[in-house]
Amino acid sequence: RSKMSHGRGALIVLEGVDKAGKTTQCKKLVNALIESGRPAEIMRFPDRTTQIGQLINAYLEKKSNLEDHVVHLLFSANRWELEPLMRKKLEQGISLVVDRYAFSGVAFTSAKPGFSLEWCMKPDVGLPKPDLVLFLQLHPLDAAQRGQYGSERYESSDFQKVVLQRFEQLMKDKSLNWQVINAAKSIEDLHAEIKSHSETAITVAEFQPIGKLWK
Ligand code: ADP
Ligand code: 2DT
Repeated sequence: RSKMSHGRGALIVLEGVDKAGKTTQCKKLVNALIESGRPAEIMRFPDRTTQIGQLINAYLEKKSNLEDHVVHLLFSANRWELEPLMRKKLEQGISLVVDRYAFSGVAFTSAKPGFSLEWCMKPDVGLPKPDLVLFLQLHPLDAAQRGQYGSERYESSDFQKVVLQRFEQLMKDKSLNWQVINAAKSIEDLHAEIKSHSETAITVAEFQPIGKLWK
């Protein structure tokens, strides 16, 4: 294809509480987009493979303790260190399907005592703005039915309930393209809905500049 025939890729983010089905749906979406001839790649945050990611991983696995502000800034730094790569891929026409992004960053830290939504948002201001944020909505009781929580930090139903409230506050921001999906549906039904929203977002984003998050 010639350079003129296609524009940039879309930034598609999947968010939701633990066990909502984000990872399952990210994989299915990327495969479906590629099969239909739309270049796409999967990404996830935190990206535990980088040096900063390894600090985050040790914290999540409770192998280290970090001060709450510090860990918040590390999660944000982990996104900023991948920002040049994300921008490059998008400009090459590759759509990115991202498992968690700055919204998880804000929802999880602001669920801790003493952290405002506003303070938590600041470090991520200016990151590439998602063209679509799919929020996989799942009632805490349904999440609990998908198995026990693991032993990582934040994996408790009480904490996840507060996280869900913070996500709900973030979803009031109409400058973002939030789509709330009922994640209690079957994997295939969810996939069809997510694919349809994503195809629309890819078409709309193609000839638009990449936006800046919360700016
Ligand atoms: P997340 O990435 O949001 O934590 P996962 O995709 O890892 O969620 O799914 C969590 C668990 O729930 C896995 O065991 C997965 O097989 C199961 N699961 C995923 N989607 C569904 C669904 N739509 N209905 C029932 N179970 C699901
Ligand atoms: P998973 O790897 O299972 O998704 O869990 N988190 C994530 C934060 O606290 N801040 C962030 O910025 C991000 C992206 C959510 C990762 C855990 O880390 C939390 C669950």
